[in-house]
Amino acid sequence: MSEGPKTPEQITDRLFATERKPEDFRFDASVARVFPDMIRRSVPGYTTIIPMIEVITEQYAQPDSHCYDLGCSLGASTLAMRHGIRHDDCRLFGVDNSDAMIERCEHYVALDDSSVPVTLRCEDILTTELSNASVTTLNFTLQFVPPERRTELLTRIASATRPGGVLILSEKIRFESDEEQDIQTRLHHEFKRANGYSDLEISQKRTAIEQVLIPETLAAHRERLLSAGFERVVLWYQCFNFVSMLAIKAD
Ligand code: GEK
Repeated sequence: MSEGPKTPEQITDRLFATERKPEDFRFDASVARVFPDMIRRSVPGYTTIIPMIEVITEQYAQPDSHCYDLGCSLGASTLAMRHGIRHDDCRLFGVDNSDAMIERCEHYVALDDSSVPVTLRCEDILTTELSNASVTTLNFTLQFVPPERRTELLTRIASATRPGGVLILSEKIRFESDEEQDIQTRLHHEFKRANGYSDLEISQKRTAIEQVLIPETLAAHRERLLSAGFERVVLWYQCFNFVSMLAIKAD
């Protein structure tokens, strides 16, 4: 008897398993199809960070406010936020500029059993409308925004955030010291090997992504968040060269 169609979580990422022409990484239909497996096996800490986004949202979502998940992909962080919201009058928005991601995300949201209203927008996070925010999440998205547009985006988020509201910012980072950079990069590649990626997959993915994912140091992130209008920045998670910060707006 056939086991039926595979659910997305079961589809193994083999996009870089065979030799391919070097071209920049894009969030297209082939990536959306394997995305849950790709991100879980590529980003150390992702499976810890998602449930913690629910915990943080529960602490900071305010009555009658908006919550935003910017760069929502298939909605893992959106649904974590949705389950953390305890106020009937909160509204949640997931935004991504990949049609393929938003199309699949709609199915996940429809299958989820929370009653908090979710609106998905296929839009650029640089121009999407933001207002009355209590919790905003950028879970591994800012790293894909051109560095020269990052201050403008974070300033817009901080201005749209209510007193006491927060931004959850998860990023791949780089280190000031070359020695630490080498150690942490090697450990990240070992994590990928331990998750079944071959040396060819690791090196081809690295070549494809290095022009589009631009990591910055923790100091650069902190400084930018403070100058954008947040009062305090707390590093709440780190695994190798992947971190998550909480930027808090003054009460
Ligand atoms: C998760 N948060 O599963 N406007 C809108 N979307 C964008 C933009 C932009 N300017 N740039 C990139 N994206 C998710 C994971 S993935 C992270 C986020 C990763 C979108 C892009 O289409 C993709 O879906 C997402 O940001 C980044 O918790 O793949 O490492």
